[in-house]
Amino acid sequence: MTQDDLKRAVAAAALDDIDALLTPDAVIGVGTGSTANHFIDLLATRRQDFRGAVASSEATAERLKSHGIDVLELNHVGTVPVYIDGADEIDRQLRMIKGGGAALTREKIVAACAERFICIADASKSVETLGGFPLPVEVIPMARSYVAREMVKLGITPVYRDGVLTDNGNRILDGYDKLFDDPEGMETTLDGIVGVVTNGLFARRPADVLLLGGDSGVTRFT
Ligand code: ABF
Repeated sequence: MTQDDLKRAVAAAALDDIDALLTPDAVIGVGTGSTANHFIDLLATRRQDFRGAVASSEATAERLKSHGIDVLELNHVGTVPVYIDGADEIDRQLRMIKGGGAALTREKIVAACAERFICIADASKSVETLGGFPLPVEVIPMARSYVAREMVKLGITPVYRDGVLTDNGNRILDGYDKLFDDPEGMETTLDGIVGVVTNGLFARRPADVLLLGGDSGVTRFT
């Protein structure tokens, strides 16, 4: 199986997993990225069975709409019963690094409003310790250099993601060279730096379920 086959397989497993939640009033939280895109395409086959979706990025909103799925504003919805999204890395405690696609802020907001977070990922995303994948940090543009200097003090090497503007009009610094033994602590520390909008550690609110695709099929972790 190719990596893309695995992504499609976990997306299909997620659709099975949320079957009971697809009711006429239900609004589903939908993530961003190639794995989430497979999920959107499959969710479209059930679009008559639920009310609509909340999107974690403009790209996801466009894809949902292209399938005829209503996209609602989170402020009008409140909580969502479930949020389905991919990850760049996930550990055994279902803590993640996210934001490789620069959508981390809206992803973290939708995740915060979700009763259940289902992470869908191929086996390459599963790690012992987070930090092999560079940690995305979304920053207010004028704070970019300041935040970069503060990251260096934390032992993280920041690299400016040149040419990328987030959906919120901000910039991304990618943090290299640091493994996170205490992801919750580092998530809190980074959030405390003035000018940081969001960091890509999803540790304080980890996933509730991981559907991990490997050569022997999809395994469900909780
Ligand atoms: C989103 O998509 C992100 O938080 C993460 O960066 C990325 C995973 O990408 P893919 O599904 O394309 O591997 O979930």
